Amino acid sequence: MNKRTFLKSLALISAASFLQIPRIMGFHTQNEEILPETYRENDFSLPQLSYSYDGLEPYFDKMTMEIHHSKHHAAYIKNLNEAIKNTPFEKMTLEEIQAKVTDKFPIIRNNGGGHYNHSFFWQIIAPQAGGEPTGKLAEAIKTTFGSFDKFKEQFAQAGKSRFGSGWVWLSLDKNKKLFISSTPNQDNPLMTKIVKEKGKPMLALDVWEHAYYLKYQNKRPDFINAFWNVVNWKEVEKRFENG
Ligand code: MN3
Repeated sequence: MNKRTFLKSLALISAASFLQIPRIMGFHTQNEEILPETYRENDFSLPQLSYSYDGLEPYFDKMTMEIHHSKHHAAYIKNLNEAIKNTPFEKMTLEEIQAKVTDKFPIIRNNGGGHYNHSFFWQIIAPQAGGEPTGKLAEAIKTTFGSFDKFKEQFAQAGKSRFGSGWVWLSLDKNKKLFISSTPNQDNPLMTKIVKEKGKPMLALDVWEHAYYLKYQNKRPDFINAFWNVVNWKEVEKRFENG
């Protein structure tokens, strides 16, 4: 084998291991973005939290966190796995499902949204968090909303005025500009075929009653105030910097 064929076979081997071995072995998350089209083998499963159910006390109580994660979120996943069987959604990633779903698939819309939204939400909250964002995100919030306090007011207002169940979002639009929106039920800004205000979520708040009723009952504004104490701004900053 001369040097050229050697290099060529080396390139082929590395391409093969990059694309096929992870496929065979079933760990594909790292390479998901480079694989063409859709690619997912296993059913969706409940993501583990990186903190305990009582980790967000006293702001988010243990029982609410436990029921919210192990019952509500788990139910969305179970229903989603059942609903996508033998449909074009079956092999799609969770993000692709958001992008492709239409109002013709209400069960996938609701449960796919439910799985995406909750998986996202658990990551942008944390124990010993809160405070204020720093760096580029802090600057962007100031430029867009005037100040951090004005941003919080506008976000809280969107949460208070969402009638019934839904979510509040801080997202980046296609021009990389921050905006606040609210969606009904389990819709989210990634659902480009459903929502008007499309974007990439940076921060989210679940304002369904199941997210707060045990501790805050009818006082949704108190729950929204408590939320600021558990926002994981470091995680939001990371997402913002990745655009
Ligand atoms: Mn919820």
